[in-house]
Amino acid sequence: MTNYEDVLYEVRDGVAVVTLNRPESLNAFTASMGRGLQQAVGAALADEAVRVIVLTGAGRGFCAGQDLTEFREVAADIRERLEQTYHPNIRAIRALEKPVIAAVNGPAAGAGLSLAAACDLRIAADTATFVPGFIGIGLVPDSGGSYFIHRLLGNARAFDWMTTNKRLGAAEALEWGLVNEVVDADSLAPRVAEVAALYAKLPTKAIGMTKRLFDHADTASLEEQLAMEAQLQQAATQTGDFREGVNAFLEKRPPNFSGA
Ligand code: T3D
Repeated sequence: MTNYEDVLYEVRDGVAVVTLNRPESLNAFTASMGRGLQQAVGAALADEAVRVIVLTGAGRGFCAGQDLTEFREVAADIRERLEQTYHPNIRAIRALEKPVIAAVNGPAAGAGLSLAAACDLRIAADTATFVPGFIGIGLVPDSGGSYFIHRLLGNARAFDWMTTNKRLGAAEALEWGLVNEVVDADSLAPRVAEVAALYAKLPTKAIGMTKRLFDHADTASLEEQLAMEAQLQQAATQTGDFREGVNAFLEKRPPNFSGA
């Protein structure tokens, strides 16, 4: 277990678990937590043995967004804070060509909601809640919140929710398509471990490229998307996992993907 600033990092069997670690404030986000998260995501990127990342929170919260005690004094330059503390983490999660699963164990508010939304999959405890937060203190969605929530929920629902600050329960979040799955709170860790173990045995490079394709599809024309599919499929055929997948099929055995 590595202890980065306000963030714990542990790798086991191809799964990196990144835990936001300020439980006394529901893991409210500070500048130091921003640095810690960057270090943890960087470590997961650099380690070829890591094939899937789980992001979760210590204690009863996932992440309550910006630590508002840092706003006691007038926030000097929010733009710079966003660029230094939040943006590198959001970019890193999207650029990471490995699946990132948010295990939402409790309240996800403000930038904490944005962080969960930036992940590839969200599995929530039935006790988790989702709170826009920003409008509650007169701010606009940030840290990718306007981008991801808009895409996940569609314009009408996203606008209604983000401007009225309704606290959303896990069941409704599932119904809205904000999360992939809801399990009872005691089953969250084992269920996330099960899903992560599955991803740790899949062809990691093809999953990473699928992630890149889906992000590209948000703004691309059909022609641009077809070109990128062809380019990445070409790259996929160069992987060991492509060869293993074809061989396993022809030899009538389960594939043993290495992630290479
Ligand atoms: O550049 C920039 O920095 C700008 C970026 C802004 C991005 C943002 O994230 S803006 C949005 C900031 N977040 C919020 O406004 C959410 C504030 N928190 C809440 O609304 C509620 O705490 C929750 C809905 C998240 C959870 O409610 P509940 O009832 O489950 O818990 P609680 O009792 O409110 O909170 C428990 C403790 O955590 C409590 O401390 P205490 O009284 O036990 O000592 C509370 O003060 C603390 N806490 C919760 N959220 C924050 C926080 N402390 C600091 N900052 C927080 N955001």
